[in-house]
Amino acid sequence: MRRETGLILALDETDGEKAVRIAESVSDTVDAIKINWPLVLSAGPEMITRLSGISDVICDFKVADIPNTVRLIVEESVRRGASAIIVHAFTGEDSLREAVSAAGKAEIFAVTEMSHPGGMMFTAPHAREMAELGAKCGVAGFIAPATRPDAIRTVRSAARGLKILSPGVGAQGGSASSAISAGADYVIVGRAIYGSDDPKSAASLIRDEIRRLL
Ligand code: BMP
Repeated sequence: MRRETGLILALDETDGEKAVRIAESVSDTVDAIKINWPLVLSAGPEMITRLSGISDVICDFKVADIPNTVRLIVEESVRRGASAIIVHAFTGEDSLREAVSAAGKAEIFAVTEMSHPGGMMFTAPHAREMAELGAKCGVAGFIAPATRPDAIRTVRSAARGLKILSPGVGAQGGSASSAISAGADYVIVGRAIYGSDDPKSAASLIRDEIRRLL
């Protein structure tokens, strides 16, 4: 995945044609497009392939399953054009290793701590352990919350060379600058871009905010 702007669009728009138009309009402003269940369930898994012709696609399926099921989901995502897949780290060593092996040249990103308030209950207390485990299992990086920059620092100190992708900017209250300053390599932004009347300008503003820090 390239790192030119440090910005990833979370394309949770459920109108497939609108999603493609937004993707085309921001493709030179973002490094990748992350898609999640809302778009895949509304517009079909063909969307992975279609969007992969516009940008690198990260399949945010937050895979949390036994190794065999993890393998099947990761392989199918890659076959359809995903450059990266997001999995939960709490599933443990065997599932994480299976994800990395099934991904081949694609990247696996593991969630260490979720950005919403509920993320404090079970994920936050184990974020460091999960980052250490993920590094041992060969993941490319982690998903850590922009809503809690200290949590990004924790992951950064546990897994120095790996990438950190940070959601929670804008609609959830986090800021791109504080996430990048805390050690994130990329910020993931959804509603503040795709929900805007002018997604291209909204993305450009965040890109400029990141650029001032890089
Ligand atoms: P938004 O900027 O609209 O809040 O979207 C954030 C995106 O990042 C959503 O797709 C969400 O599923 C994802 N995400 C998150 O918000 N917090 C996490 O801890 C992990 C995520 O993948």
